[in-house]
Amino acid sequence: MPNLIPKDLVSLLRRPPLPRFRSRLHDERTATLIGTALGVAFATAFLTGLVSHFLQHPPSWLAHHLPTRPYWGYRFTQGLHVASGTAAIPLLLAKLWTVYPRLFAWPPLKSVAHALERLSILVLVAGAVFELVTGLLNSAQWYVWGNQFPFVQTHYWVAWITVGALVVHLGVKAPAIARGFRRPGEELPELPELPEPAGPAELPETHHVSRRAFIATTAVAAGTVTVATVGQSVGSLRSVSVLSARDTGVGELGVPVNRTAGQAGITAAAVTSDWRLQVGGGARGLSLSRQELAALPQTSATLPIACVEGWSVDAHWQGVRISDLMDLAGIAHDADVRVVSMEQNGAYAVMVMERQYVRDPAALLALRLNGRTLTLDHGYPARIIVPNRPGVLQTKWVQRMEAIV
Ligand SMILES: Nc1nc2c(c(=O)[nH]1)N[C@H]1C(S)=C(S)[C@@H](COP(=O)(O)O)O[C@H]1N2
Ligand SMILES: [Mo]
Repeated sequence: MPNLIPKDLVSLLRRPPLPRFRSRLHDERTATLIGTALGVAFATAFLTGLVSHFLQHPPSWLAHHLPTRPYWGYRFTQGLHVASGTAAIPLLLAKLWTVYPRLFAWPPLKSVAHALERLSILVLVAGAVFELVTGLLNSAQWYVWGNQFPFVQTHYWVAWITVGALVVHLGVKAPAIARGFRRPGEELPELPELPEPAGPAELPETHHVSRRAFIATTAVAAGTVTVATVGQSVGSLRSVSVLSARDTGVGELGVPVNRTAGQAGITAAAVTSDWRLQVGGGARGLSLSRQELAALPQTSATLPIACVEGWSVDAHWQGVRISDLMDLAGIAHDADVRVVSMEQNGAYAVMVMERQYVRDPAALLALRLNGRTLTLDHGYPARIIVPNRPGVLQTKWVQRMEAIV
């Protein structure tokens, strides 16, 4: 029977002259080992991200069950969140490089199931890159996206989408992962490969870099970027953390400032003149000058400012115990409290404290920081400091506190 299809077309349909990859650095075992490290980093970032999200935006069923202890809890989980996300960057690059030859697999799509699997990988890679890039930029306080999208909600929802795609990926790849984990000695005999015609795209086999060296290099890269940045939350590593976005040793009274009074539109004139703290919603309304607040019994606490952006630092605070203040105003013990800043329109101008935070003995309306009167940038005349809460909720320049009834 004569050949009805031109010979060139047949070979085209078979396989275009795509590059071939034979190196072990692209095999299932390498992909599995690097993928496992990446999976652990992603799972850690996802779980600690959920903690951060629920502490900042608690759903009503959870709001009253969030613990106020350990006081360093958020400092720990958010430090881990940023550290695991940072470590994931070189791991993701290594993983993508290990598996990129799959882009040249032929045929590109074999079945509907295969097409869906490829689609899930597209979602997974796009989501992972998005999360790591936006997370890194956020930790550097570099909001390049401006008002294009809200960082918090987008970072949160893309995390769910990415994790969904990851679960699909793990399910689909379970057999390959199981093969990848087998010790080299237990390897199944290789299937005989069909002879491939040598073409111009045939790459020479390179075995110059061993799998062990590749994995070790990846581990060193991940370890280096982590150690070089984690000092922003682990004080003892500050001196080696040459790449961290924050030098936590720099800042007025030994604590960095995220948003200055100037940026928040708070002027010295506005606070010195006739500032009084208003406390409402209880049996007695209070209106207290700073002098009157300072004359009330003072409480001290050592608590961290732990910013969502990944830096944190312990500080010594002094001021009025919020619980005492609420008692003075005749506010019920089970009341949540709204805190309103002098700041107008800022994202953190209004904050809600659930009753367990209000009544924690270490929760303060702070007047002093590290032995000195608060500076304007740190929230003078008075600011909130509460254990185990994200920095964004440690409201500065407090004007009013009111029971939510
Ligand atoms: N009113 C007000 N309070 C605020 C903020 C703000 O922008 N406005 N920033 C918050 C953030 S994001 C952090 S991390 C802490 C930082 O406190 P510090 O500037 O004293 O270090 O303040 C919080 N309190
Ligand atoms: Mo923050």
